[in-house]
Amino acid sequence: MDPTEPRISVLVVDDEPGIQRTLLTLFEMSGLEARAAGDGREALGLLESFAPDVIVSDISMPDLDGIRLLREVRRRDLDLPVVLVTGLPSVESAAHAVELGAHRYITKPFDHGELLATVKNAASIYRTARLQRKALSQLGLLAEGASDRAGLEARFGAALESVALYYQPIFPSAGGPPVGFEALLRTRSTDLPDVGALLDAAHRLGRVRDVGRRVRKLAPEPLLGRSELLFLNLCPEDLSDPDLFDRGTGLEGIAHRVVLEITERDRLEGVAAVTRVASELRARGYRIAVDDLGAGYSGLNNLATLRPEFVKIDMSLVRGVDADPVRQKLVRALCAVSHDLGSSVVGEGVETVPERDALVAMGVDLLQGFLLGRPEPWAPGRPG
Ligand code: G
Ligand code: MN
Repeated sequence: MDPTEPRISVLVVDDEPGIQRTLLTLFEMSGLEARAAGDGREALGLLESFAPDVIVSDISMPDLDGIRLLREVRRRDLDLPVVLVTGLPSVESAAHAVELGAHRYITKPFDHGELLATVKNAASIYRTARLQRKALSQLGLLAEGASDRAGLEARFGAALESVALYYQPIFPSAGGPPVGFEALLRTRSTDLPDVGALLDAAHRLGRVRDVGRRVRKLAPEPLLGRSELLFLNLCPEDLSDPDLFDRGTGLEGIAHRVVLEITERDRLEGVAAVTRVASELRARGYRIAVDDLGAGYSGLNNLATLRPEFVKIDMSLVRGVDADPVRQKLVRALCAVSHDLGSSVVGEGVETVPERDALVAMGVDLLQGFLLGRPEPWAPGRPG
């Protein structure tokens, strides 16, 4: 690195004193400025007065772990590189790391040279991004004081205003008109062109609840005065939103026809809290579905803790089920358990006639998928 440039500074976050010391020594011996914190909360405190170029953090720590630290950092700075180091890699933590824009995800034991190179590279990318922004604002191409965060806020706000809901019908296995519709979010904004980009921005800005609120406001409208069920997807953030219980909303008015779908995709934080929210929702007339059962992240324990009225079998189990004895065994077993617990089973993502016939033969109660009906904007002539 150019000797005229300021030293690279690193914040090391690890609850193991041995690893903390190893990392501090590694960075200091290489001419970097390094500070350490014992967990995420201490790190956030340090960040009030110390502005590092890179954060190197452990994932599993007491109090505030590396993923939550990353989430908090993203609220303050969209670019600050965070390198996550873990001794217990999991698909779940890797997925969170990607979703929140971690710079890299490294497993222990790590190679010292590789970690050092990663940190130097991250610091130089970060500095370039900051210089670029400074140059743009000096050229008047970026509004005074505007940061990427402000830009993202603006794009997110516009995209949230322009969201549309599509409705996909859910049919009884025995045939006949749909018993309900799942409302699915779509964006029409070119800035954040798909739901993934919208939710990613929402996470970075700490505004996931705003997405849920918008959906709950828009979704019931076409179903008012009708008789079908409305299936709505909830994020874990929605479950802790006091606004979820707001009285007098369109949703509350048709609560007895609303099925709230809960998935573990974003990790259910605090099972006890989820169970409490579920029983409060039931007291208000809502029903609960466990979504995406059989997908990597949605576990059987949800059946036990939530006792859902509906179980939605993930499309990864439905795909090709007619030709796959293992999938057939799994679907049959899930149907048996669900029925035993008093839940109705929905087969999701049905695309072919043989898949449909196999699911019906195995005891699935309801069917959803492109074969039967695609998600579409609500049209007045909708079946039902
Ligand atoms: O996670 P959840 O089950 O809520 O996701 C529903 C998603 O699945 C929607 O985005 C919807 O468009 C999509 N979907 C619905 N039916 C089908 C299908 O038959 N095939 C595929 N590939 N996707 C589907
Ligand atoms: Mn769903």
